[in-house]
Amino acid sequence: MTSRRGALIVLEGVDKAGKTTQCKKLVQTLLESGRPAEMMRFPERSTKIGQLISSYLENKSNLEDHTVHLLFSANRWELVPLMKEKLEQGITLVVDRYAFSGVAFTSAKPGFTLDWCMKPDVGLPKPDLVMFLKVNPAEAARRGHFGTERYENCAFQNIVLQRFEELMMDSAVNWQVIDASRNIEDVHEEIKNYSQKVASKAVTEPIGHLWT
Ligand code: DGP
Repeated sequence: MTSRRGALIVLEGVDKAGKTTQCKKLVQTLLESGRPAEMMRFPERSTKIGQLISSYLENKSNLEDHTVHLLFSANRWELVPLMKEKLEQGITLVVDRYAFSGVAFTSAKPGFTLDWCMKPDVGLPKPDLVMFLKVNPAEAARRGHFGTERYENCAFQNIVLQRFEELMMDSAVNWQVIDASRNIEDVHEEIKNYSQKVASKAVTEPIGHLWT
């Protein structure tokens, strides 16, 4: 007999799109409906690799662009055993950013192709659902704390948005675009509906592999 694994649900978007708020609310709602659920986030800044990334994002250190790209990817890979363990235990994972941010942010830098950026993340656990919280970067910039970390500038975020749009053309990934310019509750309602559908589908299939 195959036991039901948890679903792998990812929220993506430009900076300040509301991903963290929505991830927390979604975990809460899933738990209230009796479904084991936990939040994860990338970058996960608590590991040794995560600390290098965090210091880079806070502009406390500089790293070469290819190097930092590989560190972000390594940070996802180092959490894969834990992700698989939790999914196999039937826990639904709600993940704040994933490989799509990895590709969108690095490929927004000059000289990086989407293809090169995708390579290190090929084979990661494939999300059952990726919700893209769409908001105009100029509007996101008006939300709290924007501008404190590397990458938090409007011109760069506009290119990031274009890169996400290119990634969303891949029909092998289950993308759903959410209008995140609405109020928190309306956005949550839509996210909840998509997530509950995915989570209650008999998730008896083994987890897939990204971009293979
Ligand atoms: P936060 O989600 O607030 O912890 O911010 C993380 C920042 O790092 C944000 O500006 C997006 C960016 N980012 C996230 N993942 C990656 C990645 O894999 N590669 C690159 N280059 N940037 C990333």
